[in-house]
Amino acid sequence: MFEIDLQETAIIPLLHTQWLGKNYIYLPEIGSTNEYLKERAVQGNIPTGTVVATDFQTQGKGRLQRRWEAPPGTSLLLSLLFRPAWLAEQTNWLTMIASVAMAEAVEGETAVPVRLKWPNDLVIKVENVGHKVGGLLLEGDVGADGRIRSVVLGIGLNVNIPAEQLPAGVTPPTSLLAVLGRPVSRQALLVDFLQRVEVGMATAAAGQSPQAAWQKRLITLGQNVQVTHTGTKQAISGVAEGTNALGHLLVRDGAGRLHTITAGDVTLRMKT
Ligand code: BT5
Repeated sequence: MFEIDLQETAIIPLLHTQWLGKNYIYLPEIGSTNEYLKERAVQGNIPTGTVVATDFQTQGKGRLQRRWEAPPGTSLLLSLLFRPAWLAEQTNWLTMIASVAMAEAVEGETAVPVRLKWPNDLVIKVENVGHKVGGLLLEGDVGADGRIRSVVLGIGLNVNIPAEQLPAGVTPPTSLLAVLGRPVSRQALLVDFLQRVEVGMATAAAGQSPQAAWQKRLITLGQNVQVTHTGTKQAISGVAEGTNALGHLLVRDGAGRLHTITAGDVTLRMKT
């Protein structure tokens, strides 16, 4: 049995946004909210700011054909549609804005500090090790002119997954329930998150990068890391020194060369 907390009637009256989530769609079950929204966006008859939420995904996706697993009724599983007048490389800002918004929403509801692991993980530190509590998946439709036609931002947050039902993951997973020992309202988190994303989008629309607020939360910085580039599969080891305004990671290798990593997976290495 699903709770009614994510249904339209439970969310819409609480949502004090101007445009984000004004078209809010709840589906009890779907393959993937990202796939659903991408299809609808290509058909073109759906407004920017549309939000899709579900209680269960049969084909939940991570990046690179990976899976996102969550037992029914336990998580936030959302996709948001944007059509920003930005260049393609700026779409990272959406991930940055949404990561910070969800971190702030969780902290507002639970007081559990949420950190970020580059590029797209929400983590909670347990005994100084980052445990993955959520992940983001950005999928864009870019025109030949390099401008964005539409972008779907997916986010999964482990809210009330019991510790024994957490899926296996490379980064150890956790949930708010596992950390706090009590369930947390998905409804409150969702509403707070959407309101914060809308504020973040307004700042970004004025041309200001979300880098500062986002970078502050990164557990990756100052660490010895190994980064595997998504496209080339090339691995670079070095110290993660910082980020740039587009959210790329700056890694200095042993020979002193600085690499700008646009997309990849990071493994934190123990300091020697
Ligand atoms: C991500 O990918 O972290 C992006 C996840 C995005 C999920 C949302 S849910 C709503 C929307 N619709 C979708 O279909 N997807 C989005 P990545 O960095 O590639 O991490 C995937 C890896 O995380 C998997 O290979 C597992 O190791 C691990 N994993 C899977 N489910 C997890 C969970 N619930 N909690 C923690 N880790 C998990």
